[in-house]
Amino acid sequence: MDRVLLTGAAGAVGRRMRQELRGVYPILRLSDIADLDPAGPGEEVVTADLRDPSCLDGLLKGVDGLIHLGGLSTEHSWDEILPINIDACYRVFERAHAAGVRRIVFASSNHAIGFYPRDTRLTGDERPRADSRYGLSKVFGEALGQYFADNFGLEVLSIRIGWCWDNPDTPRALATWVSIRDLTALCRVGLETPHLHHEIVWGVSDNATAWWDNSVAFRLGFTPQDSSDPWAAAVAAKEVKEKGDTVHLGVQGGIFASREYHGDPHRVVPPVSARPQDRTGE
Ligand code: 15L
Repeated sequence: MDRVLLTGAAGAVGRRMRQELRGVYPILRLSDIADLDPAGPGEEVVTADLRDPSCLDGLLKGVDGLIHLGGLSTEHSWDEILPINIDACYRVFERAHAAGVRRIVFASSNHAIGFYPRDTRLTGDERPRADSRYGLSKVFGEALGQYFADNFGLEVLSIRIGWCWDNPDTPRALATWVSIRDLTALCRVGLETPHLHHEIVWGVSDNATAWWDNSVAFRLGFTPQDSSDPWAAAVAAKEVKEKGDTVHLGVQGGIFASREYHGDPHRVVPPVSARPQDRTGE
């Protein structure tokens, strides 16, 4: 990999990943619609609105590997999700293939499966259960990865990223936490592992309470270095409670599944335990 492109480089994950990737590849190209710090050694900085197809060929020229973080990273209206997380995402994959990009790491999210109950251990083979329009767009991105791998030979790793912030402070954050160091290492696995078609893996550190079986990532070469375990006692001692309603406290996506978060008064769903499809062991 001579030149790696990181889209969404001005975002909360992108800014920290930029630091982690400094000096790893000969050239790191960084793009965002928002302002970026000036290019340092080995960096190229490009301001780009991915919703504008005319910018894509220039952005992707000479790129060997792409880490695609660009797009909305939380719930929004469908009118906002559609142009960036769906349409632009397709065009980025399409133009990447045309530009000769070999590998794409797609930043998916746990919200692609956010409606699974918390007591269900997932491998990544289960059918998606999005908890939001945002989660639905991540299901689409994963399907794009499969489509471009099957039909065009692109090599793609979809990473369902968990909770990637500092200091996990709730039981859900403890279960789903991924350090920026581990997430970056997993992106590097996606770019560098010798054989890849399309795989879905979990962006999660080595947490004792993790909900996800990350065997596929381990097989590809991922070895997490960090764990949320050191925060567990503090979370238990403070009896930190997640805010929210009966639905979102029962499912993996947490607040993304809540009525308040959607801002939609018509979103009325029964508590998870009351729904036959959520009862396990039957
Ligand atoms: C995500 O996909 C979001 O991008 C991030 O802001 C977090 O909220 C995270 O999921 C989460 O699951 O908490």
